[in-house]
Amino acid sequence: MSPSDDLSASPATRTPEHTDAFWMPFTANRQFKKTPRLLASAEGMYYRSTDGREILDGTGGLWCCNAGHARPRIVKAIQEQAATLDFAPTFQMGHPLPFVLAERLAAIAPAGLDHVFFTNSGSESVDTALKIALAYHRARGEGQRTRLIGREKGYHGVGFGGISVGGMVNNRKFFGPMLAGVDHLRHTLDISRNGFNRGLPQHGIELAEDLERLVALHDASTIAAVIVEPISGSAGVVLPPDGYLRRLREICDKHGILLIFDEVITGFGRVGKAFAAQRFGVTPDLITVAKGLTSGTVPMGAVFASGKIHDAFMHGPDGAIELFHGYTYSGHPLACAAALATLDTYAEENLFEKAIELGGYWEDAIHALKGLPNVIDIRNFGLIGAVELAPREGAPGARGYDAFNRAFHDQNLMVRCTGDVLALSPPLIVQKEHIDRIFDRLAATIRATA
Ligand code: PXG
Repeated sequence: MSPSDDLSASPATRTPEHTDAFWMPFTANRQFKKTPRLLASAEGMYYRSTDGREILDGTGGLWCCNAGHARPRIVKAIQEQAATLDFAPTFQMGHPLPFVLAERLAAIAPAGLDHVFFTNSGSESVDTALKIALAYHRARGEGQRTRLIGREKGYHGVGFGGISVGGMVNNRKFFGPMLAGVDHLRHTLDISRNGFNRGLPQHGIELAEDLERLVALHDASTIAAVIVEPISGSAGVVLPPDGYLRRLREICDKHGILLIFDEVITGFGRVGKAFAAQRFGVTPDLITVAKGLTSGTVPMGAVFASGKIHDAFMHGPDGAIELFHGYTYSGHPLACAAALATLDTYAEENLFEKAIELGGYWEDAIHALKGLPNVIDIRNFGLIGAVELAPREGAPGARGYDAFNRAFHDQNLMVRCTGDVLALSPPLIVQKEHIDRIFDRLAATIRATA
């Protein structure tokens, strides 16, 4: 069915009579349920709301629908797969699709990251990568390397591993002591020096030396891995200073520490290459992905591992299970079919190149918002953007939420708000006219938000 068809036909297109039972994730439940924002269908660059409005998708759903919505090849692949093989175990059993998909993924990954472990989400990918890092050192006889290093303002999902290395205080403070033996690098957001900068910040490469500080404190022999997002999304788009990621790589190499890039947001074309690792020319040892892997259509995540890491496990008797880890749905047929069709769509339409092709236009368009009321910073890279608003006195986050809500109801525009930052990450099928529309609507929203 296309979004223009009769919307009353399916329960998915009607406002539910009862909203109490669904305990919504990362949502102000009571506030939401008073005036719900409900989406009924989607096609291309647009959602349609349950009240029949066409909403321009400025955020690729939740940073995930990189190929746009209801793409025919992907829809067909999922439908056909459901009818052919709905489920097959991948523990001591298998089916062809994850093997095929892993090959396809290894072919677009940075050189050397040629092994793929499947999960169902970004959170699971992160916990998987952290566990692989710990078990890798143990397999090599360095089992004392147990410390994990994350970064302030980092978001690595909501598993206990992810919140432990993560650096967003509200995601951590309610949940007890989390993993032991974790430390954090300082974050790289510095509006005073880099405010309204276009692209990568010019100041702050020295923040990578923070890793040397932690090595001096804990000793390298206790540190297993460092995990960072090449660009932090959830914390409000925090960019790496020019040269920062390369410096982290050098310090990790010097001390035998694994480097993990969490590319759940930056993967699959968001910054103009398949992975940010390629755009920045820095190759980590492990990469975590999800979201764009299936363009958000079926839950799926993955961890890319280097040959060095993978091969360290492939010892011992033939019958020994090398890694005691996995999920019932690792390599699920529907997810694999969706991912394969998504990769086909990305390739056919050259979507990984769009963020470079359109990056300059995007940059000019977002920076044209400078000077609007309460705008205190604008950040961009690839097809990612953020507009930071000044917090209201004594009510941090209120202005950002107000703008997000107005954008949806009054401007038919979907953006993401995190605190007082409005974040943008449109589907990669975005065209100049959509970019104009996104920023016209965002400008009107910001002007209307006192
Ligand atoms: N790592 C990163 C870098 C992420 O951005 C996850 C892990 C966890 O993925 P799952 O699939 O478990 O949610 C994410 C998720 C937002 C927002 O706009 C960002 C995410 C999820 C929801 C909202 O702030 N990123």
